[in-house]
Formats: sequence, structure tokens, C-alpha cells
Amino acid sequence: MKIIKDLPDKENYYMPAEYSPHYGCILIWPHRRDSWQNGAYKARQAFAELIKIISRSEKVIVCARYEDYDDARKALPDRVRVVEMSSDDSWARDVAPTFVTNGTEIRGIDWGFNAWGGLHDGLYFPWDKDNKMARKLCDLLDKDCYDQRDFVLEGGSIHTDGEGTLLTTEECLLGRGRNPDMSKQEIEEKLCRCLGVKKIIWLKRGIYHDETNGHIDNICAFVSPGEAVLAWTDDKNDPQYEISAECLEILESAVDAKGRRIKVHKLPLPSPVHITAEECMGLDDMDGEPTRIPGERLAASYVNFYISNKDVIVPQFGDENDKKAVEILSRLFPTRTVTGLSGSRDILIGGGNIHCITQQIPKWQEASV
Ligand code: KQY
Repeated sequence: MKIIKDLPDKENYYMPAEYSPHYGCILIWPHRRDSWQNGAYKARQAFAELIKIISRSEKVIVCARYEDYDDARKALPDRVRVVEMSSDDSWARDVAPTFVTNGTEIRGIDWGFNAWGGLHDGLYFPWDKDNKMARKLCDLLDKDCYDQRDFVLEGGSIHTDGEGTLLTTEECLLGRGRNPDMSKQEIEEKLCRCLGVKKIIWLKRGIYHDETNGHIDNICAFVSPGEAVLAWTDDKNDPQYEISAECLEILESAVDAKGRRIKVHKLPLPSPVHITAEECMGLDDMDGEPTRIPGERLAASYVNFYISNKDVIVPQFGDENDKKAVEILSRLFPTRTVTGLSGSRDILIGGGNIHCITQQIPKWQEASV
């Protein structure tokens, strides 16, 4: 594996859309006792439920710590590859490489990772094991790796259409916890050069009370070039209403890199989801502080889905909009099977959802899937 100091655009590498063909998907077996209830017992069931679906149509690599290897191996089908790797938590979207392609080969980008805000407002300390995972995964896959550790970015804060347009939020990328010394223009240039995009659509804020500082992948996602879904509520008393309405206005007045207007599909949100006292009891305090308090609103959204080669797997919250979300996405992904994941609440308690725990590996020319 080569570590590359140049930027990906130098050799025409770009980030393909998630709905392009995949070689596979990376996940990390959950273990952190302050993120996942009861020693991650239920989260592991949810991860396994998800992995079984994804592995129907693409390779799945699961990273497990030394002490969790046997448990992961036992819980997962033989077709899933389990590899030992240390980690601080289990958010592959944010700590695995962002892969770029030149059409025949793929390479990984190793961004800096500081647990969503570092010492400013990060979610845990230390995060050094997570910060090393992208490079290790490039090594494992025998793919060259762009060294971008000086620039802090998580995969959950970007979505691309694969045709030159990137979606992100100001709340996350311009916040003080990531790259406080860079201007918006410098960040734009970095994203354009690293991801091979020409146009960035900046939404202002992400989902209300999202602890990632408003990751795009919880509020808005491309479903095809020129078309996106947006998390939506009609409840004007919900603080989310104003946020989603602002996003809609920006999206509807934007054009993408190809000059197209974006067609926006509203994806209804579930009614606000709050953590219960019993669920909080299952979370251990790791640094003397409770991670969550009973009644706290969780950042539940159906936009946090994963698109595999043959399926779209979407969170479910036991809400009347669960079915509606599956129906809408089924219309938008007519060649894939859209399935609701029953264990999503157990992932949500950790602070994210299906998209946040997965990272796709695009297909390269010689890959056999
Ligand atoms: O949503 C994500 N991409 C990560 C959430 C991290 C939460 C840590 N408790």
C-alpha cells in the first residue's frame, strides 16, 4: 500500500455515488459500553440483522476487537469476513476510508478523525484507535491511501451524486470542532480536489439534536443524479420544521454540477423519539458522565439508510411513518428491495443509524464481487 501526499483530483480520482456498484461494505462490531446498551448486546443483534441483508449482494468486512472476535464470528454468516482491528467505537462511515475511483481502480482517503469535534465538543476521548482505522483498512484491501489526516472530516458529513455535486452542512463543516483555521472557501477547495466535485450545495443545519453537529447523512441524501430525499415534518411546533424548511428552500433554489435543478422528495420523520430511563440504565458511564439522560430526544431519521447492490436498508422506529418511508424509498429505488431494519432503535441509542455504521467500497475493474 502506498501513502499518497498528492490530492485525488491530480489523477482524476473522484468519489462515486453510493448507488453505483459496490465491491463491498465495512462495519465495526459494536463494543463501547457508554454508546451501546448492556454491553452492546442488542446493538450486536441489530448489526447482525443488517449485515445479513447487505452480505446478500456484496462482500462485507467486519472489524472486531481482539476480545470481540469470537462473538462477531459466531453471530455472522460464513460469507462475512471478520478481521481483528482495534477501534474506539463503531462508526465505520466516519472512521473507515472514503473511497475514490478513476473508473478502473479505487483508493482510500484517510481523513483526520477527532470524534466529532475533538476537545471542543467531541463525543469521546481518546479517539486515536479510530483515527488509525482508515489507513489499516486500505492496507487490508491492498489499496493506496491518500494522507489527509491534517483535514478533519467524517464520511457522514458528505454525500455525492457521483456526477460532480456534493451535499454537506455548514453546521458540521464550518463548526469550531473540525478545521477552525480554514475558511469556507478553503474547505470547498479541499473537498473539490479530494472528491472530484465541482459544485457543493451547503445546507445550513442537520437534524435537530444530532450530536454529530448536523451530519448530512441524517437529513438529506441523493437517490439518483439530480434527485434527493429530505427529512421532513409538517409539525410547525417541532424545532425540526424550521431546519427542514430552510434545507428545502436551499435545495430547490440550487442547481447541481450539471446545471440541473434538484428534485426533492420529502421523507417524513417519525414522531420525536426519546430515550427511556430503562435504556439509559443500560449505558455505562465511561468517564464519570452519563452519555444520555432519560427523555433526551434522539436524532431519528429515515434518511439514514444504506444502499447496497441489491437492497436499501432503512431504519424503523415503531412509528406510523415506518411503512411510509419504506414505500417512498421503494418508489425511488425500483431495482432494489427496500427493507426496514427492526433493530434500528438500538443503533439510534448509540447516536446514529444504518448509514453511520456502514461504509461502502466501490467496485473496481478487477474486483470479483
Ligand atoms: O452518526 C454518526 N455518524 C456517528 C454518531 C456518533 C455517536 C457517538 N455516540
